Amino acid sequence: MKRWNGLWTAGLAALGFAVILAGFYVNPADGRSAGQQQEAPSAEAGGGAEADAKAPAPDGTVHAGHGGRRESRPPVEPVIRREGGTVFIQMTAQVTDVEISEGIFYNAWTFNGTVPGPVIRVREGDTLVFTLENLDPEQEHSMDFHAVHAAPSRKFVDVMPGEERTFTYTASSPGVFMYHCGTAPVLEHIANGMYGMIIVEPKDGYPSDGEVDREYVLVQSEWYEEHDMEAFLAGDPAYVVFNGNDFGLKKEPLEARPGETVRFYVLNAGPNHVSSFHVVGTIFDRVYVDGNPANVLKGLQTVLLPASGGAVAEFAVRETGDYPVVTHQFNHATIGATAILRVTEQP
Ligand SMILES: [Cu+2]
Repeated sequence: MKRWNGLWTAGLAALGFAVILAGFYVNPADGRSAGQQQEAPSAEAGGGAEADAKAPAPDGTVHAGHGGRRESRPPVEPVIRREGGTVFIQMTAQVTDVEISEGIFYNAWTFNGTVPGPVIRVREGDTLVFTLENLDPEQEHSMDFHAVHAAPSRKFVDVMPGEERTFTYTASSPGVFMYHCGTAPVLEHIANGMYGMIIVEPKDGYPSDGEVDREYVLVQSEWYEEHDMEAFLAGDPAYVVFNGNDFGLKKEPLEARPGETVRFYVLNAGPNHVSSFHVVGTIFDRVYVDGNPANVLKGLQTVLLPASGGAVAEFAVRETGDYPVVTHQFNHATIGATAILRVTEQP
């Protein structure tokens, strides 16, 4: 039995996965937003922001200055289609308000209108024909798949507002990878929400596939003051979250039954901090570092995930009860990065 939590999962019918809309998926149709709860910018403030925005960015480029709030677009479902060993993936770059804490909305730069973006699941050796449609009216965006070998200057290039471009590459290495917008300054695009997970399933699967009863996806990331490049640089997050917000996986815990083996596909999107991934009350039976079956570690208490690091982490639960899932960096767990795994007998 396979279950996916809290994330819009774009899988492939050929592999037995369907697109799933789960509890985490929020359509902020009521229009509330953190920015709207903040002081309304005056015309003078706008001028100042413009001036600030043209200061050189840390990477040496001149920041074009698109830091203002923009109209929120409803999420767009990604289109994934397989033809033999070729997978056609269509995604959008777009601005969408997302709920990061209860009642707090962030005017996010996103892939497809969610943060994290859709989970993409393909198989080792697949050719990916990827199209990015940029629905952001003001800002160029791009896609950097960590799952491929490609020349960034040719394959991870910017897509201008209102345009779309198609890129082709091969997913030749199995693993749990980050994808993100690679447009400069990259920090700004990731901190504003442009990241997600792509799983490249090993050609022969994982050796432990037969033991796994449930699968979940967790993406850790940081939220800072909205659109505030100085806050992004300072690296003191307002929230550190799993799957985009600080409440969803506490209000609706992940589930398991006693005796089951649970697999987490876990990714730390950062952008600035590492994660010390830990499930209270268990020891990981196996961890495949970066999701590569060759990188197996046994008996781990905590998995260190660098910024952009991933893993497949598996463990058996023995007793009923609530198991907190955390980053063991408790200053971050305290400001959001905690989920609950609830182990119960049949409901
Ligand atoms: Cu971007």
